[in-house]
Amino acid sequence: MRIRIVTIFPELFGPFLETSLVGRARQEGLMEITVHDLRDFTDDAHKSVDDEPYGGGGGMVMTAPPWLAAVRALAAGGGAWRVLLSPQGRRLDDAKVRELAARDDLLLLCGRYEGVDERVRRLAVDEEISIGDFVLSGGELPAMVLAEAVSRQVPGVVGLQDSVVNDSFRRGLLDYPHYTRPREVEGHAVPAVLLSGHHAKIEAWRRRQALAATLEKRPDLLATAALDARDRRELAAIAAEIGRELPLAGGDPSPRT
Ligand code: 4GX
Repeated sequence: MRIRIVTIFPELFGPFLETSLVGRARQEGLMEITVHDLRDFTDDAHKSVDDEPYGGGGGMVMTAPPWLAAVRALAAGGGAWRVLLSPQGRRLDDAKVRELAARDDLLLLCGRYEGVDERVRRLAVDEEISIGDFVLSGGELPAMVLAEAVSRQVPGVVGLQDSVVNDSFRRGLLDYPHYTRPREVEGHAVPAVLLSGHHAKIEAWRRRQALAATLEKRPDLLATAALDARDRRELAAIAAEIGRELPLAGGDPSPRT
């Protein structure tokens, strides 16, 4: 998997690329992630990348020529999928992350100011992606979010324990609560079942907690979560207990695989 990032602030990426999951993935040769300075693709002495908007209105707009030169140089050969991070984009979610990971060669374009000249989008961008409905100052943090999420989908990047338990088994539900030492914190004890050593009971408790958390905090996720008959019985019981309507009726009846 290769990810290239174009930005006017390459220094923002230093520790991100060196540290933790992404750093290890690069060191082990599982990922190739590089950062490229947009100003290297300017052709004036001032290395300028922005100008006033036609039509007025204030703010600055990133000019097209450096972007077109950068994308042409970096995506030559046509293999890379070119993504512009922007609040106008489609919202990033788990399905989109998996789809991008499967592309294998990504070019992430990080805009600043009011955005980029519309002709960049038209001529040099395959897809616009947003990480959420809020406004940031640039596409750099969204690019890191996307790069980290995509890296986790590359085989070998995330350790076995994490991938197997986290992704396949509970896919589509919120997480269950986690506890570690000490056994008591300010009068709050660890649930006894977790100390019982009874693995089947622990699994059942965790599944129930995940179902309850999802019903309470993100009932919308239940429509697409992979639920078996036992999950549905549990959910009905939890819903009755907390006096809540089950949002399953009308949802997609086929659990995702
Ligand atoms: N999810 N921003 C990008 C400048 C910009 C605007 C339009 C290209 C086109 C954001 C987000 C986000 C702020 C990054 C505006 N560049 N990006 N920037 N939320 O808010 O992705």
